[in-house]
Amino acid sequence: MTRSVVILNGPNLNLLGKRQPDIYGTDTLADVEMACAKVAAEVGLACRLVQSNHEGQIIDWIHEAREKDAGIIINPGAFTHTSIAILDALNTFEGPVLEVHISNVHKREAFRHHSYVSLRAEGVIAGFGVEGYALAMRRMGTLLG
Ligand code: CA2
Repeated sequence: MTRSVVILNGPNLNLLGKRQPDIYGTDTLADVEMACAKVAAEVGLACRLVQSNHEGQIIDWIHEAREKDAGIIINPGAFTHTSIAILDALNTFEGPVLEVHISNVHKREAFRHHSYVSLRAEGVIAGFGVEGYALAMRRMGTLLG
């Protein structure tokens, strides 16, 4: 059976492509899902993309991924900088975890420079716009190959 990767997105990312295009670009999450599905197919993986504004929902999806998915790509949004609970959930997942940020968080406010999720992630992509998701999927192909 084809192994799958879940692409988890945190708060406010449902507005992608609809607000603040100067920071986050004009592509929507539907565009991101299509770009990732294309790369996933090239490297022999399947994927699905989900988004929630609720920390508990993201944690539940990480628990689900323990049973269903070979890898996790996660843009936790602002929970990146605050959520020990998401870090704890990711620590229960056995496969690779890749962290994506659309903007270059290191070029922004100091509070965006620290990530709890980076303590778990095999790799981090920041500042490559939405292309970062497809790049992470390509890397998943290598890590799961
Ligand atoms: O750069 C990223 O991907 C972030 O994870 C985005 C978060 C921010 O809190 C992180 O520090 C960096 C914010 C997501 C907000 O998403 C929006 C997208 C479009 C329009 C408005 C908000």
